[in-house]
Amino acid sequence: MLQLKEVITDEDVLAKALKEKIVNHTATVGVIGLGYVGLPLAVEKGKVGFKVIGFDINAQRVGRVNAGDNYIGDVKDAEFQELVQKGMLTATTEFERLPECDVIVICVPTPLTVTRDPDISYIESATNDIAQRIRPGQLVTLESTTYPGTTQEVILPLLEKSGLKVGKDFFLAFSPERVDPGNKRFTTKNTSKVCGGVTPICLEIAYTFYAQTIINVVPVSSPAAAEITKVFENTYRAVNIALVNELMLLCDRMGLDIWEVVEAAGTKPFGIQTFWPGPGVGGHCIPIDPFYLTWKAREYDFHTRFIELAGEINIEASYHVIDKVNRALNAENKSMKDAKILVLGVAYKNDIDDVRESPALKVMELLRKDGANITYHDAFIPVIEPHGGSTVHMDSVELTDQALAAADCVLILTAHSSVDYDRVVEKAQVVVDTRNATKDVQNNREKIVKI
Ligand code: SAJ
Repeated sequence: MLQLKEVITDEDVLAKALKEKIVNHTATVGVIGLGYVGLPLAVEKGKVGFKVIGFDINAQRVGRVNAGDNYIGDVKDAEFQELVQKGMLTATTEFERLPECDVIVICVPTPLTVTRDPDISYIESATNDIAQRIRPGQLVTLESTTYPGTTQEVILPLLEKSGLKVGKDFFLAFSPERVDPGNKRFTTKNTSKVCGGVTPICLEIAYTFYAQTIINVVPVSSPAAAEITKVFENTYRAVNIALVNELMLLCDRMGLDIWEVVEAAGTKPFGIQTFWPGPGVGGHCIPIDPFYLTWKAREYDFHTRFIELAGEINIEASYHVIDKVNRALNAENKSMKDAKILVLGVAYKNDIDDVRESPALKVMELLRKDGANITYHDAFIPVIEPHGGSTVHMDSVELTDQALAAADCVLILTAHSSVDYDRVVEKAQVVVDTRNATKDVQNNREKIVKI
C-alpha cells in the first residue's frame, strides 16, 4: 500500500496555504450534489468546524436543507439542524458562489443510459460549473462512482481550460464514496476512504482534507487506481450475489433449500462471505457500477465476462420469481390471469426508503404483463411514481388482515424488519417469500413457498 509522502514545500505557496486552511478548519467546503453521499459528507465536515456550502440543482432540496428539514436517513436530524441553525451548513442553487469554496467535492449521480452505457453528464455538468469559476488555491475531488480514467481524461482537461495548472494552481483527486445506505455500524466517519491525486501534491492535500473527518484514509498511486478500486468493490458484490442466485436456480431444479445451503456454507469460519439469493439486485450502485468497468474495458479490447454473466443471472433471478408465483397459484388451481397479488416490500433493500432500480419494480411489471392485479404494501415507500422500472403510479395499501386474506398470493420482495410475518402467513392464502423473511414463522408453514 502506498505510504503518503509529504511533498509540499514553502515554494508551493498555494498548496501550503490551502493545506493550512484545511488543517485549521478555516477552509470553506463546497459539496455539489446533496444526496445520500453529499449530505452526510457535508454534515461530517460541518461537525468539525468547516463552513460548508451545499450546491444542488434541485431548489426544493436546497430549500429543505436551509430549513433544517433532513431528508437523508443516514443523517442525524439534531446534528443537521444544529449546523443549519449555526450557519455552518447552508445550501444554494447559485453555482456562482463556487469561488467562495477552498475545497469542492463532487457527489453527483452516475447512472447508465438506456443502452446501459455510462452517463457521466452530471459529472461533466458539475465540472463545467467549476471550470467556469475555478480560481487558484482550490482543491476539487470527485466522489461519484465512475469508470477508471474519468478524473484524468474528462475532469482534468475541463478544469485546465481555465489556464490554471493542476498540482500548482489547483488540486484534483478522486476519492470514492463508500456509503452503505441504512448501515448503522459503518458511517461516513468510520468507513476507510481510498484517495488518489493527479499529482503528489494533489494527493497530500486531498488526503489531509479527508483525514480531518475520516478515521482511515488510504492513499493510492493515481485517481484511476482509486476509481477502479471502487468499481471492483461493487463488482465483487454483484458477482457474488449472482453466484448465490445461480445456485438458487439450480437448487430449485434439484428440490434443495438454497437458504439452508447458504447458511450451512456460512458456518465455515474462513474463506467465505455470505451473500443471499433474492429477486434480483437494486439500488444505484450494484446493478450499475460494474457496467462502467465493462464499458471502459472495451477500449482495451477486454471483455469482462464475469460482470456480464453476473448481470444476466441477477436479472434472471427476477424472472424466476414469476415462475415461482405461477407455480404457487397453480398449486391452488389458480392462474396468473386476474390473480390478486399483494407485494410486500418494494424498496431495493430492507429497512430503507429507496426504490431506485429496485427489482420489485421489474417483478411487478412482469406480473402485470401476465395479467395479474398487483397491489403493494411498503411503509417506507408510500407511493411509486412512473419512472425507470415502473409504468404506473401506485400507492402503498394498508397491510390489513382483509388485504392479506383477499390476495390469491402474497409476494415478499423486500424483508423490512418492521413487518409481523407471523400475521402475514396466518392471514394469507399463500406466501411466496423471495427473502426468507418468514424463516422464524412457526405456524402455517405449508402456506410458504421460498425461492
Ligand atoms: N442483495 C442481495 N443479496 C445480498 C446482498 C444484497 O440480493 O447478499 C441485493 C440487495 O437486496 C439490493 C442489492 O443487492 O437490492 C444491493 O444491495 P447492497 O447492500 O449490496 O448495495 P447498496 O447499493 O445499498 O450499497 C452498496 C454498499 N453495500 C455494501 O458494501 C454492503 C457498497 O457496495 C457501496 O458503498 C454502495 O453500494 C455504493 O454506494 O456504491
